[in-house]
Amino acid sequence: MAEKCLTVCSASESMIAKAEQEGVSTAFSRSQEIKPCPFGVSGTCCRNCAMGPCRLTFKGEVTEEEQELGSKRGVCGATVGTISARNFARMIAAGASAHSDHGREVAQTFLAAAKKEIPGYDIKDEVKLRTIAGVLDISTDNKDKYQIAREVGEVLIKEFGKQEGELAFVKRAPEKRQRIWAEHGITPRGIDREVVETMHRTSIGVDQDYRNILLHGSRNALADGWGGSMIATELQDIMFGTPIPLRSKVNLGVLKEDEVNIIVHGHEPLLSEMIVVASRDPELLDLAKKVGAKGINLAGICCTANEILMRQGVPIAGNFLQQELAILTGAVEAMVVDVQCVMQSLPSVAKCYHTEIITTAEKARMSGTSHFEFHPHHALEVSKDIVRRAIKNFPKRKSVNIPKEEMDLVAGFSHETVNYMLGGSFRSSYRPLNDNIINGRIRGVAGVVGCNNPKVPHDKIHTEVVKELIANDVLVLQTGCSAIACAKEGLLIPEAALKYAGPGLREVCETVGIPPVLHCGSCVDNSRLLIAATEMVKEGGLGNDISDLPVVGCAPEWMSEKAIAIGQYFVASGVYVVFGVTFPVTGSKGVSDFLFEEHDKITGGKWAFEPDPHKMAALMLDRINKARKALGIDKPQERVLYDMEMRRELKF
Ligand code: BF8
Repeated sequence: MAEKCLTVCSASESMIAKAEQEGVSTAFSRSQEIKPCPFGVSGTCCRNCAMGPCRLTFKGEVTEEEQELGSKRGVCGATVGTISARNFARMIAAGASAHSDHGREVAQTFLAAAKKEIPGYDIKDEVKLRTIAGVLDISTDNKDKYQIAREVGEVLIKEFGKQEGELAFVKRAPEKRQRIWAEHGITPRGIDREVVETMHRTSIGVDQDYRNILLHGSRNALADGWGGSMIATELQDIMFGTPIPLRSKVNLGVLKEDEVNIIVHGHEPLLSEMIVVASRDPELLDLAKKVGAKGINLAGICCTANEILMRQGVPIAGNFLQQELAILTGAVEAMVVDVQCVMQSLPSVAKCYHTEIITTAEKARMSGTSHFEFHPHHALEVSKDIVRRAIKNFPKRKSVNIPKEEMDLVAGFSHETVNYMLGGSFRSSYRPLNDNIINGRIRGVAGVVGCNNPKVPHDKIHTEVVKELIANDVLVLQTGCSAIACAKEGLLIPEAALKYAGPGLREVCETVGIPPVLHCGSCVDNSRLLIAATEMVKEGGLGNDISDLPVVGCAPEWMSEKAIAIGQYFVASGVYVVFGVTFPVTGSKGVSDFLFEEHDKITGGKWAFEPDPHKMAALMLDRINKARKALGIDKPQERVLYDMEMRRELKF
C-alpha cells in the first residue's frame, strides 16, 4: 500500500522524517494514531449537561424526517438538529472570543498609547486614524493625533461591553446588507454580549429551534468580523502602520546556521512588534557576537508571523503544522509564544533539543516552559530579556539540520494598498478592479484562508485550489496559514502570474506589477476582505450588495473554531464559503440543509463542504459564473492582443 502523503512541503517532509528517526512525536504522527470520534466529527454528540453525553446515531434506524422530528432524542429530548446547531454555535462563540479578546488587548494598548503611557508604542498611521474617526463620527478639527486616538480608543473599547444599539462598524457595510441584517434580527449589538448569549441559548433547555440558534450564530459571528477582528486590524494598523507591499522570504530555510534564531509564534503583534525592536538593538547584537553568533535572526510562525511580515518584512519560518518541525532543526534558541494555535506538545519536542519555549501571556501558560510575562507598560524590557535568554541558549546547540528550502514572497496588501495599487496614487479607487471584473479580464475574487489540518496532506489543498482559481482568472486574496502555504509554493511573487495565471489575470498582474495571489495578513485581517468587498460594491457596477459580487471564500484545510467563526461571518455577509476536510454538522440533515441551502435565501450567502481541491475550485467558479450571469457580465469579451503602446495606455 502506498504511504500516506503527509505534506507537499519538502522542507516539512525532511523534518517529519527526522522526527521519525529520532522518535519525536509530532502532530503528523499523532494524527495517524488517533481515530476521530464519529459523533464529534458529524456534530451529533451533546455534552452540555450531566445526563449524557448523548451521542445520537441514525444509520439505518430512522428516516431523515424522523431524525429531524426527533424519534430519537437526547435524554432532555434534544433532537439531532438542536444538538448539532448548539455545537456549531458554540464553535462560533469560541472563535469569535479568540479574535475579539485579541481585539480587546489591542484596544486597551491603543488607548494607553494614545495617552502616551506606554513607551515604544505610538500612533503611526494618522491618515487611517482620521478615517476611522470619521467612521465613528468623531470630529478631528483642531485636535492632535493623540487626542483623536484617545477618543477613537474610548469609543471602540466600549464596543466589547456594549448593551444597546448596534456595533459602530456595522454602518461600514453596504446599506442593503445592513437592511438584511436588521430584517432578520442579526445585527450585532455588543461583542461580549453576543458571545454570552450564544452560551446561554445553547445551554440545556434554552433555544431548541436549530434555525433560531444558527441565526444567533450569525449575529455572534458578525460581532467578530465587523467587531472584534475589525477593531484589532484597524487599531494595529494605526499603531504599527498600515501594511504596504514588501518582499521577504518564507519556509524553514529562513533559519540561519550562524545566527541566534528566535521564533515568534501566536497572534498578537503587541508582543512580536517589540521583539522585532529588541532583536535589532545594537547592545544585544554585540552580545550575540560574544557568544559566537553572527547576528540575531527573527522569524515567525502562524499569524503573528503574518503580522510582522506585513509591517516589518520579518521572514516566516512556517505555518501551523511547522511549529514542531522548526524546533526539530536544532537551530532555534527560543520560541516565544503568546496566544492561540500553540501546540501543547512544543515543550516535549523542545526537550530533545536546546530550544527554550517562552510563554508570555498570563492567559496562556504551559508547563515545561519559561514564562516572561508581557505587559505593554514594560514591553521593550521584557522583549530584551527574552532576546538575551535566546542568546544565552546559542552555545547549547547540538547538531543543526536546517532544510534549504526558502521562497521569496510579496506581502502587505491591506485593502488601502489594493486601492492604491490598482487605482494609482492620484485617484486611488476600486474602479480599475471593478472594470477589470466587468470586462472579464478578472473573472472574480476569492478569499482563500485558514489553517492546516493533518487529516489532509499539509499545504496540498491550499496550493491546488489556488492554482486552479488563478488559472481561471480569479484574483486570490489570502490570510493566515493558507497564505503561508501558497507563499512557500511560489504563488505570492509577481512571476507566478506568468507561470500560473489565466490570460486575463496575467495581463492585469503584469500591468500593475502584482502577484496573482495577494497576502492580506493574519486571520483577524479577514476583516480587510470585508472592507475590500464593501468598497467594490460602493464603487458601482457590480450590484448593490456583497452577495451580488462575483466573490467567494474558502478554508481548504481548516481546523480551528476561529475558522468557523470567520466562515459564518462571511456567509452572514453574503458570501459563498466552501470548507474542506470535514464539516461539523453533517450528522443533521436539517442543519446541513439550512447552512448549505436555506441560508442563501436569508443572507445571500451559504456554506458548502467539499474536501477535494479540484471540486472545491469548481464549486467556487460555478458560484462566480452565476454571479457574473446575474450581473449581465457573463458574455465573452472580444480578446485583443495588446502591443506595448496599448499596454501603456491601459487605465489600471
Ligand atoms: O488565526 S489560520 S492555524 S494560525 S487559526 Fe491558527 Fe488557523 Fe493558522 Fe492564525 Ni487562523
